[in-house]
Amino acid sequence: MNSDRYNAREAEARWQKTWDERAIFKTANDDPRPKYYVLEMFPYPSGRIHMGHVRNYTMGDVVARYKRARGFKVLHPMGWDAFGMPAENAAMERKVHPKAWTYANIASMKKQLQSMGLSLDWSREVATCDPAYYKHQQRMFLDFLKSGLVERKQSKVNWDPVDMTVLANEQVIDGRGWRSGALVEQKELTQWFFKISDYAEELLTALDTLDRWPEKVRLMQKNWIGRSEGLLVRFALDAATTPGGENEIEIFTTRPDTLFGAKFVAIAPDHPLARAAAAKNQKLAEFIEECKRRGTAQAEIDTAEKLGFDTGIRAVHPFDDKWELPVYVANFILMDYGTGAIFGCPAHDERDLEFANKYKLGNTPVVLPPGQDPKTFVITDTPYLEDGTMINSRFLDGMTIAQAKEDVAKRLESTSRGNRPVGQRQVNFRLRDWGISRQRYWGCPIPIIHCEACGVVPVPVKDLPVELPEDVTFDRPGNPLDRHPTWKNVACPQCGKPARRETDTMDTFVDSSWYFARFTDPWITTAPTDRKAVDEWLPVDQYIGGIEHAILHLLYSRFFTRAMKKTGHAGIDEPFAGLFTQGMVVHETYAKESGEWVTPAEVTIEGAEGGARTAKLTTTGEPIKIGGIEKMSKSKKNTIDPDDIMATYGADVARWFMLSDSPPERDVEWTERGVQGAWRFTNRLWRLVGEAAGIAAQAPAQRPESFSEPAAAIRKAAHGALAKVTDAVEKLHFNVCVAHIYEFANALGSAVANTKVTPDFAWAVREAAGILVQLFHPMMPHLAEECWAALGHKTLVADEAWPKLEPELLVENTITLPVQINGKKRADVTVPRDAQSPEIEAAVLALDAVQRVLEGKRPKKVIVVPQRIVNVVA
Ligand code: ANZ
Ligand code: ZN
Repeated sequence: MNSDRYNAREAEARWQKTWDERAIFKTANDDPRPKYYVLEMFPYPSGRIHMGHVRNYTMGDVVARYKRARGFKVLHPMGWDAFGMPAENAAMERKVHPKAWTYANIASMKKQLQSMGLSLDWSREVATCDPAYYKHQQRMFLDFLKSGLVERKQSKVNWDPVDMTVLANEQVIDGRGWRSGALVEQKELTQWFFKISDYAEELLTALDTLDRWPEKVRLMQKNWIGRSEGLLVRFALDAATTPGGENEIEIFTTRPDTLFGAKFVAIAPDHPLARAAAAKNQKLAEFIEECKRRGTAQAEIDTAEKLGFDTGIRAVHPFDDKWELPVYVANFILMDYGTGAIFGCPAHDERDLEFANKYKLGNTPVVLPPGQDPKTFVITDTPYLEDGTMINSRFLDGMTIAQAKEDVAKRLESTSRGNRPVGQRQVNFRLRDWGISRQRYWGCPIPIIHCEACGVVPVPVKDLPVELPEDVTFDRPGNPLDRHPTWKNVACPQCGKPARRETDTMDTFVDSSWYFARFTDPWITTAPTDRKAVDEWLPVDQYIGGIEHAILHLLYSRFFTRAMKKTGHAGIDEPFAGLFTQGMVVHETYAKESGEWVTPAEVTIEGAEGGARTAKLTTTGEPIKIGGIEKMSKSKKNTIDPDDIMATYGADVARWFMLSDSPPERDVEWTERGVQGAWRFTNRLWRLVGEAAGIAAQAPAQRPESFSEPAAAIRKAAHGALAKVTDAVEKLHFNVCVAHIYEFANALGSAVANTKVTPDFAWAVREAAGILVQLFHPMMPHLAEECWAALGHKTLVADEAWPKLEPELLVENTITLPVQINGKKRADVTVPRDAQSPEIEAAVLALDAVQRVLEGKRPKKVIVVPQRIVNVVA
């Protein structure tokens, strides 16, 4: 018999040690079994794991343990996304070296992860800040450069004035730096870019092949890539009105159908024509300056008041020589999209209408909504954006938008001016090239040397890695590599003259764009990947992580994998065949009257869940306001420390609760009541298995020939649960698994308590208890090992094959047939599935409905169609 309480603390450490000693989670690349690669997004070593990690890694671990039991060789590695700003901030604030800070954090987080009992192959651990890792990244940078996938160009960049670094567009959120929260400015810098835009079309179309990705994520990527089909149109300019005799301007439009609704042309403040005009117009020059001052981030441009300046230049309508349009410089036109110039159709575009109303340019509707009268239809403050019929548009009148677009494109393509067509179809993408230069210390050095004579010179491969110098200071903001006295001064690899190292480091998103490939053979020193290993293991079969990485990380990784293919470092295009994005862990918030947040650990709650509840500060009794349920965050202090939970209840309880309460893609609310429920359940399982073990000890070695009613019922429940849990794990419906396990445990519990033990029953209990333990093993592996041992097994449950389903047990063993009397359905009869005709006939004649009709007489005939129907002729 098991003792009443399950001692999780003691048992968990003991089983972790056993797993470790027997190295059962180590994966050999040459194992001949079919492969399964499950990966959770690797953590940033911030110092401590949080509940989000617990949830994420538990899910991955369930999959890994389940797939292992199904006979796969499972790759389930872990590593550290170890470069980045927080290490430098710590260096500035606490005078600790970024490297020391990072490795100390890795050490403590690794311990925490190990205490969760995750079935990870730690022999493959990588840290992106390790020169043994980033050396290969530098190598790939050079290979990409050779293959034309890297470019150095002057560009306007998002500048974070607090972190003093460049940010990718994706890192600018609502006009602010994603990390610092500072308002982002625009700055011209020479930067290194990965040419992700070369793959825009492919990254878009290949989304259709990712059928095991959430639809939501595919849509987000699609919108981010932002493909639009449009037309480039060369508008003639009235040369008498242009500053230097310019005679045309090219615009980009996705709505050529609205050309007859045009009221103006607008160009970006930094458009060459705007600059030329400004050189001769002081007022315009001032306006452009003003735009630059205001218009920094994209988000601001979108929401800011539309401002324009009439340059006096006049453009000629492409379908009418006598129709002139004013050319404005406008703050909402971006230079780096399309051509930096547009024609405005106020009736059918929000921004154009706001602009036209402000500058009194009027509007002419050219698309008529269905059911409207063209004579009375007017636009005032709201543009019409939907489909309709063309009006006020000469030869386009009566067409649909699609027909009109096609007609305009055809006409302008076949009209030429100066030997070139006036119109040209063009596909545009919103996706920009990926700027990877960061003016930071704690990142992967870009392996480039700048020589006055030779220009940009790649570091020879034999000189890699370009290692970060360790003797740096953080007493000032900016990049310490820039002010390092010696590191940046080197001899040019080409001419030998004094030259200067590139001091920018790579965006940390580069580090995480290929770690999944490195895990397939992290030992190889001569190349980033071993081609055999990487091609065999990739794609990752199941990737699990947060929705916050739906765009950036996943898109970059998809690009990087293609770039690795192009440069011979991998053989596939798509890195992640299956993607799952888990929901967040949320918790109630608590605050003092003053508004100051307090942690759940500091408050005592009174009153029942669901009823009126009050809270007070445990130490002083001060009243506390119970606030909304929100994502656990340090700022709101509504966090629970996984270490506290594991110390109090054990890792299995934390894991179980994370999986139990809501579907994995939704948010889960962490509650004290929930954790205690999970804890009680572990103890119940422990006692139940103990009782079952006592009965199982009386079981015969041989499987009994037949099973009595209670034994058969238990077997049916066990195999039913096995079928349902298997199906649910396959679908990652972990909460459904949990529900079935509860149900099965209840059934087994009452059978064990209420049945007289016979040999066949004992045998069935032994089988059922074994299945139960194997079913909860992926979720609660330590308790499962303890229970497995209690059942008398000498093996590890983590090593066991998944139980074999006996599908016959799931087949309902009765069948219900309709009963007709003289051709009319009068009743149903339920008989054993294998019942023969005489048995069925007897059952039918015993039915009330049949006896009423027969009134004691014998039927003329009874026709039994086996498995189908019974006909009684009275
Ligand atoms: C005329 C027009 C009429 C437009 C109409 C829209 C509605 P997407 O779909 O994102 O590609 N545009 C083009 N280049 C621009 C730039 N550099 N800065 C700001 N706006 C620009 O958007 C394409 C549409 O955005 C284009 O179609 C153009 O306005 C505008 F009823 O042309 B449209
Ligand atoms: Zn040189």
